[in-house]
Amino acid sequence: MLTKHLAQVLDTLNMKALLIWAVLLNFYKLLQTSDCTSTHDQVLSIQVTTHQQADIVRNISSQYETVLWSPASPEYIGAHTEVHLFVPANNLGTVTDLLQTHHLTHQVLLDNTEELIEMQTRNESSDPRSSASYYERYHSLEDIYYWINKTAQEHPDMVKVILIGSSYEKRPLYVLKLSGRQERAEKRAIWIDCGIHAREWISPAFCLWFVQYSLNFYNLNNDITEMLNSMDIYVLPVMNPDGYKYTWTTNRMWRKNRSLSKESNCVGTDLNRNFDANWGTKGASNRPCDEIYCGQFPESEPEAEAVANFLRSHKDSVKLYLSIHSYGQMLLFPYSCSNEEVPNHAELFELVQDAAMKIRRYYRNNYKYGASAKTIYLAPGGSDDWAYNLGIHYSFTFELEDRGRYGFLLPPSLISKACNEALLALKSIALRVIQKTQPQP
Ligand code: 9B3
Ligand code: ZN
Ligand code: ZN
Repeated sequence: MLTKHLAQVLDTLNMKALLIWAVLLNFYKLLQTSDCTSTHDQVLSIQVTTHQQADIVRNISSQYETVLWSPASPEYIGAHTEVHLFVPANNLGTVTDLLQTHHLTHQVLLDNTEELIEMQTRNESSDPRSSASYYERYHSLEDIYYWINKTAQEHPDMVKVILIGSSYEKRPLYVLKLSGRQERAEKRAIWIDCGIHAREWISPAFCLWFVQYSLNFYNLNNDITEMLNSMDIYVLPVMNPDGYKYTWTTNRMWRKNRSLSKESNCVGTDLNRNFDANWGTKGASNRPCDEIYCGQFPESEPEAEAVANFLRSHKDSVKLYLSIHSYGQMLLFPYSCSNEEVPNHAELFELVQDAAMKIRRYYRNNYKYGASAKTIYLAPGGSDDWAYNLGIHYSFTFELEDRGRYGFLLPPSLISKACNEALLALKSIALRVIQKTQPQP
């Protein structure tokens, strides 16, 4: 009896201690999340409304150790731009003070980037409680090479691996060629590349997703069956393996490839500025330290050259070109390198409009769509514009999710949503292109 009473007293004491502890913990968290005292790296969303403010934000992003998430380069910041800026903890005070001084409104978009990065890189395959499939996680470069090999071995009737070249650091560039089991003479083809930009992790994840979907649902889903019976599909899961590797080991925010420049200590060329489409004009940079550095000359980078060579030698069969990026939720088509409209602008517009409508209807998500130069920004040297000029007149760039919150740090749990909606858009466009490019008997 006495011992029972004692236990009760002890229990309430424990509860009190726990309560006090919880209050203290919350107070500490509150301190951490107010901008100036945060001990975390943050991503700020900054509302620019005037040209003067645009100048200030451009200066901040270039003078302080920060990483511009959106837009990709300071020169794209104009009046009326929402800027997403990654700011390391040690610079937060200075940066937010500057923003306040110049009456720039900002919100903290992310205060837990370390945590999100940890979530993205955690290997859950060993965790039996996790129900997430291989395709609902992000994978290291080594994992992806292993997966390419295994996928080809498990589906010898439908998959061939083609080595199209190697990266600056001599990593192989493998393309998976997917084919239906119906042999047809003069087969048309689709090209899909992922991972041009290293930090856009949802992009390689989409390529993997698409390949497994194609293999699992061939002869089960009508759309994918028709696609694979009429077209071969070339999939390049990681166009920028050196950069991708670097985002896993060293710097999660890296965008370019990893080539060394002769004239500077800065590393990397933007592969999506290195193609021969108004190369080096406004919207690209000739300074090696910039995020949108266009390289020494068109196709100076082995990754871009390999893709261009492959497409040149398959240009008669490839009818549809598709490049996967993130983030921003957009379905884009040429030109990006000029404000001019392409000859089949209306046709391409209808295709992306239709695809965006389907995403809205089935996934309640809004994708923007249109010609790149007018929808995102004027930028030369992109792969889609180059492919268009080569004669592939159905050429698109998809910018996949986030839905406005996570940017490049999209949690693994949101991979399936992002991929399914992009898959819907891809199927919608591909099926229409198959009809439009029917060989004449
Ligand atoms: C840029 C260009 Cl140059 C293009 N031709 N198509 C799309 C884009 C947008 C991507 C980029 O490279 O900046 C978005 Se990450
Ligand atoms: Zn990109
Ligand atoms: Zn992007």
